[in-house]
Amino acid sequence: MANSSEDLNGFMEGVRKRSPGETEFHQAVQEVAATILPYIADKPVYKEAMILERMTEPDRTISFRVTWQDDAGNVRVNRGYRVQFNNSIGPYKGGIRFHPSVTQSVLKFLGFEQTFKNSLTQLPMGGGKGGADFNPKGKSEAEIMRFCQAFMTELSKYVGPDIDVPAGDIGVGGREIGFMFGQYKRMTNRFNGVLTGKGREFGGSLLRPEATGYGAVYMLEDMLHTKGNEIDGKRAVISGSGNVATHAAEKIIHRGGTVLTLSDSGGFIYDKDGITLERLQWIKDLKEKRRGRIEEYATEFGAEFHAGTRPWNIPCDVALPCATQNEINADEAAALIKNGCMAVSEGANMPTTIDGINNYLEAKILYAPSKAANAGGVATSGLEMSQNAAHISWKEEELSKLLRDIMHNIHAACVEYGDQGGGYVDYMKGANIAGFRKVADAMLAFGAI
Ligand code: NDP
Ligand code: 2IT
Repeated sequence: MANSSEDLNGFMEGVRKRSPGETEFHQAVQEVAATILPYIADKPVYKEAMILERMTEPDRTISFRVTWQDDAGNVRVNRGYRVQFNNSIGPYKGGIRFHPSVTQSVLKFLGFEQTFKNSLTQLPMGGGKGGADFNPKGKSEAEIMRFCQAFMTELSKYVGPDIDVPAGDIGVGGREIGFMFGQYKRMTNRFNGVLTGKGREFGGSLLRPEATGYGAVYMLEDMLHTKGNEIDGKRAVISGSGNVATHAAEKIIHRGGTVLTLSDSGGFIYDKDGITLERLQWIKDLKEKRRGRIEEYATEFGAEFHAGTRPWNIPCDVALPCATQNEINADEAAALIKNGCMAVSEGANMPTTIDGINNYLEAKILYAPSKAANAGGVATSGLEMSQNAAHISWKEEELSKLLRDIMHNIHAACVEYGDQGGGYVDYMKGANIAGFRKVADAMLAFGAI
């Protein structure tokens, strides 16, 4: 039998041939295949059914033109997508991203990861992802509304509470979900759980906005506990300043940690005394209401601003990348380790490059990959779907306990399949295998489809 690196090369060659040029998608598949191929090497049932080959091909990729009009009356054109990756364990579920960097490759990587992540939550959700190469920066509220309505006009043909349930992601928050839900309702005359992350007044779940960031900190906390450590007193370096980053920062502060940095695409702010809850609220207002730049924090509070760079060279105990993919390269991962960082919990999707991950694994630091660390968001979306289906709303206490339990369970699943002995857990291996098993077994049950 070929050795596992030959297996991996052969497998990846097939993936590249089928999807040429889709580098982000290749990266996400390679990271998973590197642990799943050795895992299934002695499990012929998966190999004979070509499960991994089937799992790395989306069920379908839909792309469509989005035509809208800007405030000056100009007709504008963008490309929208929905990648329905795998619905073996439930309706397609995953966010919508509006960002100029959106391509089919980016959405395929996100949909692929989502399939494993949703499986890890133990809730009945398949994997999907959508979005558009639309840049929300500098657009008026009316332009955002028209774009969302035009996007949903096309997307509405492919989604539904038992079919595919989108939510937010980069550039899509409560405001955009509101516009899209309104358009869906207007077009279909249906009020249902077609989207999650909705406003509280129209079926949104309590704790959904907080869930991804809080969940990433819960995962960090569970990892630290395995070493007899706590978040209390730890210095955290965080990137991003959107939904995930600000709520991760909030939970770190609740737990007695110090948040030194936050960032956006312009650079990062470094507040040596630690960002307080009051200052964090200022940042949330800056981003959600005034749509401003993080640089303004430095002027407002006398902190440092480092333009055009990322925060990974600032010495810290724990790091939470919460902005975007490939925001920590091999050198930055090495810098974190050299400066004493003991744990990385990924709030963003695939924020570390493969070489960067290899540095974490070699140094044996605590490393929670995104599909485990940021699953609290989609898990709470799953809870929103349950509430919508039953026409009820649960109290914050109940939801908070459910989220905490789900993150404990994901941590435990990573330990179960990733324990390497000698007190070291490879959480990436654990997350990949635990996520794979449920989807793979469902696919086996369906036969060759
Ligand atoms: P937001 O749009 O709320 O915030 C995104 C933040 O990341 C902003 O600060 C943005 O800066 C920064 N950012 C985005 N793209 C880039 C880039 N190319 N380079 C540098 N900075 C960038 O998005 P979210 O907080 O929702 O998402 C952040 C990450 O978390 C993404 O990877 C997303 O997929 C992931 N995620 C989100 C979940 C959710 O529930 N929202 C759930 C699970 C994962 P700027 O404003 O300057 O662009
Ligand atoms: O990457 C993700 O998990 C999300 N953007 C959230 C998806 C969801 O359906 O809540």
